[in-house]
Formats: sequence, structure tokens, C-alpha cells
Amino acid sequence: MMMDRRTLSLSVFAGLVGGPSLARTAKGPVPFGATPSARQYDWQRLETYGFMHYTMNAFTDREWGYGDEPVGLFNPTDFSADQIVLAAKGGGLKGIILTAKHHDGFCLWPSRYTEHSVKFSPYKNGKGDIVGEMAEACRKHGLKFGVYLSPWDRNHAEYGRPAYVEYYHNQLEELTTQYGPLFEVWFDGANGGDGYYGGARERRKIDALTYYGWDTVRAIVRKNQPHAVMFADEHMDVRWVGNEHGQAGDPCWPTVDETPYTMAKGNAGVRGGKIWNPAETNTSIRPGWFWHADESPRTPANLTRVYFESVGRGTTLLLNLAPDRRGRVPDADVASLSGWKAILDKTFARNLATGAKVTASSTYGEGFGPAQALKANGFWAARTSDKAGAWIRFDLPKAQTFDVIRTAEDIRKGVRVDDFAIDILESGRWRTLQIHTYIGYKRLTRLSAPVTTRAVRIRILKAAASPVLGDFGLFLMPPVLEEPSIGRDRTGQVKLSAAEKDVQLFYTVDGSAPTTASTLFTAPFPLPEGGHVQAVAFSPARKVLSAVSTAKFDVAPVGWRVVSASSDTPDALLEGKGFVGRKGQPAELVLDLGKVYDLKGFTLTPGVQDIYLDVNTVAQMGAPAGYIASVSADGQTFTPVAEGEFSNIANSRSEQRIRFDTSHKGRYLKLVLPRAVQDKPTVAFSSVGVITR
Ligand code: FUL
Repeated sequence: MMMDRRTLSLSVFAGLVGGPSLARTAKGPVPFGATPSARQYDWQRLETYGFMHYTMNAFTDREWGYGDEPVGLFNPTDFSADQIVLAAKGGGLKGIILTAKHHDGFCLWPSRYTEHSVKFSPYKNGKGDIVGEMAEACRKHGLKFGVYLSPWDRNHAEYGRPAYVEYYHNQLEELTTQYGPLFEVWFDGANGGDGYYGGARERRKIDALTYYGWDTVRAIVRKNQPHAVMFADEHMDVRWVGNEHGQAGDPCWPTVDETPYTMAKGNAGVRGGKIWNPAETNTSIRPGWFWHADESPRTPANLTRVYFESVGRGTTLLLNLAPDRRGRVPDADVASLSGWKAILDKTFARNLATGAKVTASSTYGEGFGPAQALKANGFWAARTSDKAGAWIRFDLPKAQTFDVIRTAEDIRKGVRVDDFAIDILESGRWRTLQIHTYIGYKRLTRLSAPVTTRAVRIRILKAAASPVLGDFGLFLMPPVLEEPSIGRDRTGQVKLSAAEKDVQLFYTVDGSAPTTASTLFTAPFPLPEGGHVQAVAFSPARKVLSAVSTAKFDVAPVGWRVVSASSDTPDALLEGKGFVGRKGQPAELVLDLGKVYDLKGFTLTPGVQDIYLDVNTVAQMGAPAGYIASVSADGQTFTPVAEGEFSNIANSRSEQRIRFDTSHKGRYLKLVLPRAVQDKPTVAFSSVGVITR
């Protein structure tokens, strides 16, 4: 993918913060360092909300539209904003951010400034307004509403020139004035280059830091929607967490410094950074952001893990829903959402710390005593000199069994704690259960097995300022077991792995549903020619069975040979170490598959970072932006069979699956990869496969 995610310059930051500080007005210890604005604080408290990716792509089976899609293609047969909002609500989501316009430029509202919109589509004979219908349904069902407006527009003839920027600002003015209060406005950093651009069909380059007129963008949003937070990779109110698989860093500080954004920095934040710029963890309920018939949703157990790895690490979770061609969230996704909510509701229904006697190493003063830590919106504050070594202790009325521990800092007082330990009392002695760095807005610690105790203690090991802690809780999760993950290595060996300890894994390869009577996984097994593996996890101790995980494998690269490659390490690819091209040159690769196949397509997996750990080398590398694929029976004469781009390859590290229009018999596959994303000099990726089924 071709993009530049560094959207905003550092100087813009000055104009951005300065919202009313919450900290100045509140009582208690003096805030430490950066603190949230009122809008950031209210946004943080939403914890989970939904994304909705819907546009042409649902009808064209793509992730990125080129911008030349005829408006006639947009025709949801049974669109229901109510059904979508209720599906989100059924998952406990507190709002929805809709892709009012994605990169293809098609507008889901009847914008005055373009004909590339719902107004000229068959949907409701041009009388429909998806943005309006979603805004209204959100209001009706008590959810907040937000919009995504892609800066990159592959349809607009003027993209790259000043006239487009004016158009973009006009659209933002429409969206921020016509649809009631918005809680978030989302600015995607993806900027590709290639596009239709009113028929020019060319590559256009812009400087994302300066081109879009960010000062005007911010001014429009602040004027029309003063309480909305703005999302961009960095230096808006809310930052990108740096990946799209739903995992915040641990720790994931809500502060950053003024050095340029990197994905790693987005994921971890910067301890002590001057800027309050908390992360939002965004991920999709399905592999893609848009609906594709052959994809299925995450399971409730998997969503639960995502929740613990995002909200539980102090970020918000923006979970994407992908309505189908009818314009509804599919039943399977609705079931996952409600199953997930049921798990969380059950987990947090009963705080087992209720009624505990609370004592602490010291107290700041009246209104900040230890018992406050168990009260809604209450906080215990230690004396200001009590930093490392400070503690708060909960003596429970009777022994309790739990596997989740919740604690929080009053972030209005800044990020004060660095490292802390969770201890439990066992036969009169303290045992440390876990040590973590960073508490922040919410810290959920999930244990691999429940513990039973009468006393729990939070002990501060390192802190920049005296702790201010609250929202303490102990909880017992209902039995949930995540389905196994299924992987296959380059030698064709299939390996199953469990997310949790002490579980058994059972599998089938004949298409039947796996049960505890199926084959028990004890060691990797061969599947070089491919097949359908299905697996379940079972916990004998807890008597819980997971959902089924499924993987369909094609042929493995066994007996393959690199015939030629524009690389100094051509064999590394088939040795599992990835492909690195030559600096400043298009990459070319010819593979001998060992025998003739009916080739229906190929796969390519990005992600060299995992393989080359030298940061300077990695910084020069980028995933291929696009491809030209050819096949040959004899290794001499090649027929070009497909040419195109990889959608969203820089952000989403998952496998790209490219299907040819028809199948081609061949033993040799040639890939030409003209350039890397983000103007990186060297094309690199981790593996290639073929599609024969
Ligand atoms: C990315 C986009 O390129 C994807 O298509 C998607 O919208 C995701 C949320 O952000 O940058």
C-alpha cells in the first residue's frame, strides 16, 4: 500500500490542545505532567465504540476502491440503520463512527459538492442518506455518532491540487453541521498515490503534513463540534495505536513527545511526554474492514481478549462492523457481539472486593481516604511524599476467588505511577501475582487461573508522583476459552496453539466439526498439499470447550525453488526469512513450484520487521505497493495474468490474497513488484504462496 501516515506537523499541536483543563478545577494533589482536556476525558470514558466500514467496497469485494466505481453499484437491498445500531448496542458499543467517505471518494450522504454520492445511486432512488439514517438511529437508540472522512480521495479530479482541499473542507463543513452532535471525527492517514482522479488514472503525490490544510480542518471541527475529539495518527486529540489487529502496547502511555510519529511510538506512547494524546485501538470484527462473503467474525472469546488488550491497557476500543450487501450486520457477527457482551457483563456484574476494609500507606487528606478506592468516581490519594513504596490494601470480608483485578488512576491528575505489583495474602504471607508498568485510565489484569485470598494489595514500585488510585475491583470471569490458532510452516507442518494454559486441542482434517472425541493434537502434522483444518480447545479443569477455529491451506512451498530474484539473499524467502529487494529498484522474483498447478492466484504476506531486527535496515524497507503477476509452463515464456495494488498493506499486516480472473496452468510464477509503500527505497515482504483451489 502506498501511504504516508504522518499526517500532522508538530507545530499544529500548539493550536490543538488548550481545551479547558479538568485538572485545574479539581481538588486534591496537584496534577503531574500532561492531563486530558474535558473532551478527551469524556471520550475516554466511552471505553468501547464501533466503527462502520460501508461503501462501494461491500459491492465490489475490495478493501480500497480505485475511485472509478459507477455510482449504480451502490445498492443495498435491505439497508437498516436500526439493525446496525442495535447490533452495535448488543455488543455494548457506545457509539458508531461511519465511513461517510472512504478512499474511493463515494459519499454516503448527498453532498452538494459532488455527483459521486448516494444521491445518484439506485439506493432509495437517490433519496437516501446513509449518514443521516445512521445519525438518527444512533440518537434513537442512545449511541453517540461520529464520522470518518478520508482525506485521500481517488475519485476527485482535483486531488493533489488546491481545489480538492477546498472541496474537502466543504465536505467537512457539511458533515459537522448537518447531522447533530458528533463525538469523534476520524482522519485516516492513508495516502496512496494511484487513483482514477476524474479519469486521469495516474499517481499523485501530496505532502500529507501540509496539503490538507489541517489548521482549517481543526478550526471547522472545533467551531461546529466543540466537544468532538479528532483522530489522526498523531497530534490531534487521539492517536493511532499503531496496528490494526486490536492490541495496545503494554504499557501504552497516553502521552507523546514532539518527535515524528512511528507505529512503535503509537503503540507504546512516551512516558513523561508533554502532550496528552491517548491511543485508540482500532480493529475489525472480521479480517477485512469491509464485508467479504468468505470471511467470518471474531468469536466472543477472541473479542474478550481484544478487550483486555485494549481497554484493559488504558486505551479505548474502536471495533469495526462491516454491513453486507443488504446493508445489515450479518447474523454471525450479531451473535459474536452479544456473546462478547454477555461475557463482559457476567464478569463485571459482581465486584468481589465490595465490603472490604481498605487501608493504605498514607492519605493525602479528607475526601481521599483509602475507602474511596471502592466508591464510584472516588479516588484514594497518598501523601505527596509517598511515591515508591506506597500501598493500598483490601481485606475482604471473606475469602474470594477471582481472576480479574481492576485498578485505575485519576488521569485528571496525570499519569503518576510507573511500576506496581499486585500481591495477595497466602497463609499469612504476601505473594506477588503480577508486576506491571502503567495503570492509567483503566488497568485490567487477567490471571491465567483464578486465585483465592482474603487480602489483596497494590504496591507502588516506581512513581513520578504520589498515587491517586480508584475503581478497584476483583472479578471472576465466566468460563471462556479462546479457540486455538492454526498455523502451518513452510515445510507443510501444521501446528495448533492455545491462547491459554493447561488446555487440550482436538482437530479434524476431513471437514467434520471437531469435538473432544476428535484427534488430540500432540505434535505438528504434515499437510503439504493443503486441506481444511478445524480445531477446538478444551479445558479439562474447567470443563469448557472453545468455539471452532478453521484454516484452509493451499499447497505449501515444499520443493519450490527460487529461479531468480532481484535480491542479495534470494534463498532467504524459501528459508522462511523473507524477501528483501535491492535499494531503489523494482523487485522481481521467479519461483519454480516443482510441478504444474492450476494457478488461481497468489498470496503475499507483509511484515519484514519480525525477521530483520536492525531498525535502520527495517526503516528502509516497505511492503510492495502493487504487483504484476505472470505464469509460465516452461520457465521461458511468461504470460501476464494479473496486475494491481495491494490494499491497505502497510497498516494491516495480514496476508494479501490476489485471485486471477481465470485459472492458468503453470509451474512458474513471476512477480514484479514495482515499488514499496510510503516511498521506501527497498521492497520487502515475508512470504509468498499460491492459490490453486
Ligand atoms: C486504514 C484504511 O486504509 C483502511 O481501509 C481502513 O479504513 C482503516 C481503518 O484505516 O488506514
